[in-house]
Amino acid sequence: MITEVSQSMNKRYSMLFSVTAVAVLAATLFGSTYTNSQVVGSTLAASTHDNMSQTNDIGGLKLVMPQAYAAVDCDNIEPGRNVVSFDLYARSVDLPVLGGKTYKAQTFSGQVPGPTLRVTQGDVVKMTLTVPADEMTPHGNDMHAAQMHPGSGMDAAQIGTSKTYCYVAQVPGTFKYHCSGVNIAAMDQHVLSGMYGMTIVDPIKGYKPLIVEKTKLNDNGDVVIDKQRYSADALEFQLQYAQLYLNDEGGYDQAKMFRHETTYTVVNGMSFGYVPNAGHNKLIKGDENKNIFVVQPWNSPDLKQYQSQLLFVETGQHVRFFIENQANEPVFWHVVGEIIDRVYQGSVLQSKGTETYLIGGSQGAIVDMVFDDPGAYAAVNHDYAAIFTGAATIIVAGDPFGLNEQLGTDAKSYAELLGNPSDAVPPTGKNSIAHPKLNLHGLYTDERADEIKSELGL
Ligand SMILES: [Cu+2]
Repeated sequence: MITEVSQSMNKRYSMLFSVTAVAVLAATLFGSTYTNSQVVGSTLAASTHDNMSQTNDIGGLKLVMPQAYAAVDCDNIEPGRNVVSFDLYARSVDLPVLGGKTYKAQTFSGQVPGPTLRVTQGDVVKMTLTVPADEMTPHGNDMHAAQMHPGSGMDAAQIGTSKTYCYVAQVPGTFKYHCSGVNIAAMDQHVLSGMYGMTIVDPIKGYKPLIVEKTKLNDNGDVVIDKQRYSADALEFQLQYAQLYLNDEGGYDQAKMFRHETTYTVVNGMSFGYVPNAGHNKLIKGDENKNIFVVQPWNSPDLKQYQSQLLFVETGQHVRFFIENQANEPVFWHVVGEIIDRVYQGSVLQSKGTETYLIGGSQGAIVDMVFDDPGAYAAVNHDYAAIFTGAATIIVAGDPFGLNEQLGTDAKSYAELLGNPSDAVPPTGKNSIAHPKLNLHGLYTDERADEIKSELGL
């Protein structure tokens, strides 16, 4: 069946696709173990790939998955459960990449990443994916927060149809959702072209206060531990990491993916998305052409929603980053000039006082930090290839450029004046501090940008 789908898809859409890729993905992403009795039915066909030959010799793999405990019947939801509807549509469209070109993006709802879903642990998510009649290919949605049976969730919605499924968000944390291709076929292409997003499942009891241990001198002049306690309420951002593997025409290049040859690294869909723009140059240097950062690829106001923005926080403020590695390369998450105060996954503490936190493919983390001193800090994937292809995000804490004195103001951060990017702000949760002001920035189609603008009243 998969082979048939792939053939019809090749006719519809000149994409690179190989049965090998399906087999590799099926075997690795789903981590299936197999027994003789499970090796039946729809094989994943012959492959020339050496590491697949043994599997093919025994007839290929069939996925045999258990009934997922979190799946629920949409028509029989327990009364008392809060139900959150999450409506997405598929849209293939050309979107900008670094250097003024475009690439052949595949998106959820005309944006990369897709809309962020935020729910509380125990909520029911009712997900509907619509594939409009003018789409080139079917699409699916595998929500990692769901623990779904493929038959109940991930079968593709065909062109011109919708598909709905329901599940209880049982486990707190950040979770990827992603297109599952055409019943797994071409999943790599769809995801790596932009069909991914994040679900944030807030713990039912909320987040924990942040304790940071510093030192001070006591009355006797001895150096002692100084415990600083910050409320659980935090200013929040989301950062989603992915790669683009592109050919010269801006299409997906699967051969490059296999070789891990990244064309661009993207943070929330854009290489170097959160770096200064011409407006910041003008404000800080008095000249829009005087760069305050080494690369300023998205700095012109003509770029509308693609114009770069910065992330603004106060000094001494509890800041929470929801991070998800959406693609193929590890993320060595690091902030130049700071130490990560705490890392959670779900409601489980993973690390404290660490310089870098490793986030593997399809893995998330909730990072808590306090920026003690005014300054411009760079959050990077501390892999040089990733930094140089786009994994740099500038966070400006407090008033490092002395603008308050210049302007005769008393702002705690530039967020009060310039706002924070709307796509970096998840819907408000139980422990969210509201951003003082929002601006528009992201890899949106024009129509999606207009929608978001009107939702935000911008
Ligand atoms: Cu898709």
